[in-house]
Amino acid sequence: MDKNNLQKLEKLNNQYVIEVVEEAIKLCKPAKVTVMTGAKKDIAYLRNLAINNGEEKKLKMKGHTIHFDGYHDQGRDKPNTKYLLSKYVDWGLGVNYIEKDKGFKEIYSFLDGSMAGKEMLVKFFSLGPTNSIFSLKALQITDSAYVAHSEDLLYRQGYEEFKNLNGSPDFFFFLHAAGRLKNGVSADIDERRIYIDLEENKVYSVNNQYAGNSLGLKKLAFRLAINKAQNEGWLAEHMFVMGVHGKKDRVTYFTGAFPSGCGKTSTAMIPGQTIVGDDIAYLKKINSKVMAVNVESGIFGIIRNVNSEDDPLIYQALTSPRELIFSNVLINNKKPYWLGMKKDIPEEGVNYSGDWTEGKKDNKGNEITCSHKNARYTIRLSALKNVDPRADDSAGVPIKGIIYGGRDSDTTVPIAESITWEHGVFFGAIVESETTSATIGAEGVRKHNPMANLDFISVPFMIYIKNHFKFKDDLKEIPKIYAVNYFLKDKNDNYLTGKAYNKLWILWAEGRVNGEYEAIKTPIGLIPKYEDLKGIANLELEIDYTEEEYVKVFSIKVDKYLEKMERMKKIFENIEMPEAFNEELKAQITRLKEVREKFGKEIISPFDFLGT
Ligand code: SPV
Ligand code: MN
Repeated sequence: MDKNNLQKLEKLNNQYVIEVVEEAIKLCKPAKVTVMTGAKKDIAYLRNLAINNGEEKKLKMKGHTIHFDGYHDQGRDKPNTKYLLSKYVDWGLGVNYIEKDKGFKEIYSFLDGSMAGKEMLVKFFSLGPTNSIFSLKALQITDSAYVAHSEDLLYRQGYEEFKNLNGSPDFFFFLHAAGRLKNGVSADIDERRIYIDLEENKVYSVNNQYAGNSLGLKKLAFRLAINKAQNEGWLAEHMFVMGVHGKKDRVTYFTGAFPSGCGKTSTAMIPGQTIVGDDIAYLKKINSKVMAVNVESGIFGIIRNVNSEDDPLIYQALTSPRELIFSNVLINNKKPYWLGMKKDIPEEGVNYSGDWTEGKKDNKGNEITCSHKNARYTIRLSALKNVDPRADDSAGVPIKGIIYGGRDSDTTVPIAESITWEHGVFFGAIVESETTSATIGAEGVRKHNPMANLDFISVPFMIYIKNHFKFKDDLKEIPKIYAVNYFLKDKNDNYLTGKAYNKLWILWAEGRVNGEYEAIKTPIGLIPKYEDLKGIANLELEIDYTEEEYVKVFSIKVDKYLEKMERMKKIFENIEMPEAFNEELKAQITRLKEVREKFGKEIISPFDFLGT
């Protein structure tokens, strides 16, 4: 490290920062080290570096670039993402871990000399808005200009924040090396490793580029934050944050967790509402109220099916000049194309598999689509017209409602409010999503994904759930919790509620948390009254919502719900859970059995519950 760069580190007055950077240099042996303060010229330098070293290529439109990840590096590598543990812990949920000494030996051997001949980039970020009690500090070291450039789009700069640490080691540390590159992509995929040291708040990632594996600040920092949150009594969640615009000029903030493919981004982007964030939120109790911030300041979004009709605002952002990165889409004549963009796709071009022509097959004989199903775009949130004015508020936004979504074709109603906070935590803990034709393997298989967080929970599940139960303590205003499901189908496999209806459910919830509508008490929670939905639909959707439609989706399918509870019983039999959770499960089953008995039928109309 030359004097100029060392000085930038010294200005932070933090010996731990210097120590970790020097250790990384000793290990990775870069040809050059560049320390970034996040100044405009640093950001421009990185963008150019990514282009000059071939990790990104310029496209026709100003500011647009394309980055390809390796053919086998198109998603999060679950098997090779492991916790480094010094002693075995029973996590409840299955997690990957490796004994610490063994894990270090392995990953150090891959990192040793990994940056020979390359430039090491040292960057400082803030997870959450700057100057905020929510925010955590993150130090990223990487040899990938694409990774650093992506983080500049997705996170807030934090060099000044590190000065406020006053010499404390309370920051997250990420060391990433893309490894040997071939045609600009990580070549040694067999040696891809992502190892997480929860005790030291450090993560090591090597031989990969896909953002979910390489960007320390995304899902790697999220795992560290979940662990930290349990110790400090707040929540780090896989949640969007959005402003829902109710009657008059009322804006009510909600957070929501959905497994991927269950409507998370589309909920955050419901027309007429405003977005604070689409992926990760920190929730804290401030003055006995729940406040939340978006950890990020950009979107790393799935591009598939983004088109001018279904996602006009995202489409507009992706088709106008601005700084953005496309990844793993098809490029033809310096223009991007992707699945579901509702435009003619050229028959040839370059994609993540190299030169591509329509009909190209992989070595198993499966067709390679023009863009990868997980192809993405990376933009700043400010690129969207519907960004909420309080998206960067260092105090966070007040949260009145929390939503858990799933994908369920035959059981759960479109929206239900929990009876109590504890029942709402139960909603989160029993989230399931059905596999679709878009995922490999059989269709319609239900996967349990508690709080849409299964991949990231970094503490024993018992502790995670206990922390959720306890979170309501001392609150003056307890947020209401909702379970939503956009995917009910009829016997002919047709969806019963279209995308436009998502707005109906959330506006009802917005009214509820503001004391507007009465609800019908059913064994599975509180559901909307027909006339309230009809009123909202009339006014806001300009549709005539019929009683028939309502009864079809809001009837309680008692036997189906009981089947779901049997699945949960089986899952939770093998996991040590807090007593409060076991009681919720038991009480849920009892309530369902009682109405089964009382009404003597397996499907009960919402009208039957009126006046009970
Ligand atoms: C997700 O899979 O939940 C994502 C993308 O948000 S990744 O960065 O891969 O985690
Ligand atoms: Mn996510």
